[in-house]
Amino acid sequence: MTPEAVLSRPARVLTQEQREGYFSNGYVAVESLISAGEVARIRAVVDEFIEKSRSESRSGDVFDLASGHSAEAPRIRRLRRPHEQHALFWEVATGVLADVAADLVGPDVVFHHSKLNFKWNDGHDQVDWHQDIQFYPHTNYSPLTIGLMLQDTAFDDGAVGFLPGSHTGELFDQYNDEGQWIGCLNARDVEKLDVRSAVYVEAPAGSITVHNCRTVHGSPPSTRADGRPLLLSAYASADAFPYTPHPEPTPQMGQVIRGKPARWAHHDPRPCLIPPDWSGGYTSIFAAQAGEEGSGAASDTGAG
Ligand SMILES: O=C(O)CCC(=O)C(=O)O
Repeated sequence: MTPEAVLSRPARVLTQEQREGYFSNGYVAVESLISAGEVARIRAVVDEFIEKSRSESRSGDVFDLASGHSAEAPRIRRLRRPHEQHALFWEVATGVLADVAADLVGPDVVFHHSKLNFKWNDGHDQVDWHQDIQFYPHTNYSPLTIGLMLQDTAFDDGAVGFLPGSHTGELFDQYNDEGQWIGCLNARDVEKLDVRSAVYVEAPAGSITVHNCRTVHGSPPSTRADGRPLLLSAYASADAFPYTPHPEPTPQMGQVIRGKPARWAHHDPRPCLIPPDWSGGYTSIFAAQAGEEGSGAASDTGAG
């Protein structure tokens, strides 16, 4: 659906101004969408996973661990596929957040993936400027990600920053000059952008940001050791079909969670960079940007 067609439909959650803001800036923030009680319920489950991680010493199928992780001081970078790990995360992904997605992609919404990112001030938790769609190309650019803040989040916690309007600009190459996947823009391309115009969304727990899959975004390192849990859930219009292997396949991927399945694919003519072939596995953006083994960083474009 075009933005005009989406905007002509009645909204479920967002104001018309918020929807228009999303289409012109490539992102929108909504303060305190989720109640304190609901955040506390989610935090209790998050805490259970942090406890579980104490018995893990290496990154695996559930936890992506930072280098300083130990039983005494758990340092999870990411809980992978939270919606698959606990029913509450699926409930969250398919609740009001799915209505927000419908306000921005149209009434027919499919689920793409979820992840729970942390920042512990371990010195490695910066997320470099990147665009998401090169990780999972689709036939159009409706995919979007909703970040739900599970604690009050300020710049010093590593709040995510967005470059307004960047979703209408260039899609950048996220391989380096050696053809290795780096999962972020290279320094030359970053120089072309006005990163000083980035808007870092600082907001209380329960607030959300929504960003389009083409929007350039990133986050600074945290200077506080309190974890900064950020639950990210990604959706697309049902008429957007992926054409490369999903980086984190789950039984719920592609599930229609609002409206109905599409009978016709919508194709956007703008080209998209193809990522490495994730069918052999994927770890996380943190691992890719750090060039860690198993992140796809060793793959070249030719091999896929
Ligand atoms: O966790 C963050 O600060 C941002 C994560 C992000 O942009 C991503 O995973 O695509």
